[in-house]
Amino acid sequence: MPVAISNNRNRHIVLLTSTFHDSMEQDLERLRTEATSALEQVSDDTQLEDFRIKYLGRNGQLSALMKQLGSASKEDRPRLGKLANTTRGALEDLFKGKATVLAAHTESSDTPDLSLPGRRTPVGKLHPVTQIMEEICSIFASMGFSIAEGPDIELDHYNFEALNIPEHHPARDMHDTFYIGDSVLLRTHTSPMQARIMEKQQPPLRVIAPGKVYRCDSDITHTPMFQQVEGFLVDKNVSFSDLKGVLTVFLRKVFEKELDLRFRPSFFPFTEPSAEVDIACVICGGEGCRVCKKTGWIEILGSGMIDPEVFKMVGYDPEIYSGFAFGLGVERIAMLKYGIDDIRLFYENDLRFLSQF
Ligand code: 2NM
Repeated sequence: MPVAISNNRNRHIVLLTSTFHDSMEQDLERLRTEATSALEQVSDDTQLEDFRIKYLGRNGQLSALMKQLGSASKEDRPRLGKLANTTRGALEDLFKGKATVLAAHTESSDTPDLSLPGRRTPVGKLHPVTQIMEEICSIFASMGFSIAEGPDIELDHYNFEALNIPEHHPARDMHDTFYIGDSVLLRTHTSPMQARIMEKQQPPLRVIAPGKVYRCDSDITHTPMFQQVEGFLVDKNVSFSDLKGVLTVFLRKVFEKELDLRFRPSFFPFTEPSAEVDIACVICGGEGCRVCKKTGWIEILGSGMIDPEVFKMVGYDPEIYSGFAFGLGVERIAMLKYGIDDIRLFYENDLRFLSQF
């Protein structure tokens, strides 16, 4: 009894042989078997929808078979109708079951996979200049210096006047000052803090003043803001050899090397005598290179014995007290320690640069 129903481009060709109800029963049975195994192959929503259209849709295979019910005999029709309905019911149940399975599968891909490695949270670091700043402060702290921070916005009086730099003094030109008002400015060095301390406290004193300072200047060795540590020590019988001792210990610690030092006579309005301190070049070890301009020496800080005029201005008796002071640029030390040749790199905020430290 060869009976074939094929859904060929939605035209349903029915080959009829034998009795009608015989073939319809078999066709329903075959459809059920075929659809059941077709559903097993379905693995996503698109395939499921194709399945629904092909078997359960308005123009699908089951509907095509049901349309033939009209041609069945009166006696066969109720039974065949019932059979067609159970077949539809069974296929719809299977379809819904598959839909549920697929939905559960999609949901499970939304829930976290606990076996996956975690996402890393980028960890911040201290800025290289801050790292060196902290190192410098802790070295001086280990030598008994206390740390004092003052305002970035200063009075002309503390930035210049109290440090023996009166109005019209040529040294004012060197400072490239940013003025905010007539007597208010961005400090050009951190020593105003030391003038403030000496005004209020009596010797003996050992203090460093770390912080940001501002000068209207910009090139590969200057930025309009840079960081300084200035320090001073005042007591009875302080001599230049104390200055040499403290600076030697400090520089050897910060560069982690038994460096040679060279003191060159210099001038600062607030110290007399004054000296610029050089270290044997940390790049070439004194052989001569581009960094030390073939001299074997690198200028690293300024220093001197505090000028009696400064003591008089803060009310100390220069006959009783003496002291030394020094000032250094933190970026300069960081550049030499890390071999960086352009100070502007520190303030461009390029993480490829900053994350190396
Ligand atoms: C320098 C060089 C020499 C200095 C002087 C003082 C103060 F306030 F005590 F007089 N503080 N810092 C000083 C001395 C700073 O920087 C290159």
